[in-house]
Amino acid sequence: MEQTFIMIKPDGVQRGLVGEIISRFEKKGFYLKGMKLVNVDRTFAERHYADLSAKPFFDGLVEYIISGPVVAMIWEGKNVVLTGRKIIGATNPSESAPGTIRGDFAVEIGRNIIHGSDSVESARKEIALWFPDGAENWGSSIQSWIYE
Ligand code: FUP
Repeated sequence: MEQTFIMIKPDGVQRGLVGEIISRFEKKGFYLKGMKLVNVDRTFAERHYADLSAKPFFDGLVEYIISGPVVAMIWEGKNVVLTGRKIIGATNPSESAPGTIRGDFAVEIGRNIIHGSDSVESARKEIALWFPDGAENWGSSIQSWIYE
């Protein structure tokens, strides 16, 4: 089954949005496969955002991500990568539709509260980076009520 990497950024944690965000993914029917609260250092944040290292906002982005704890999660389900991006909304909160996480809770692109993998391939890489030891295999019993 497809997996994606979702991270609640430091502002999402500090603003008390962890429960709300988890709730939206849970209610959709996705399966929380792994989760941890973690403070990442500069080197790790730079690895996570390596593809953006040439961008003018890169240094500010790294500072933001290391400014407090983040909630790192693996979510699993059919089409979870693309559907997760829809639940999150457009990168710039001024363009994210109401009803999306960023559309409902964020204002600025540099404080957009949540990250979600943009493809199955980047999900695979990000899960390997953030969860090098894998995740608990606890098995949600609700699965048989979500899928036909
Ligand atoms: P996304 O896939 O939605 O996280 O968007 P990107 O990978 O393009 O950008 C990663 C993060 O960089 C965004 F979440 C916010 C930040 N960013 C800026 O701060 N300024 C920009 O102009 C673009 C992105």
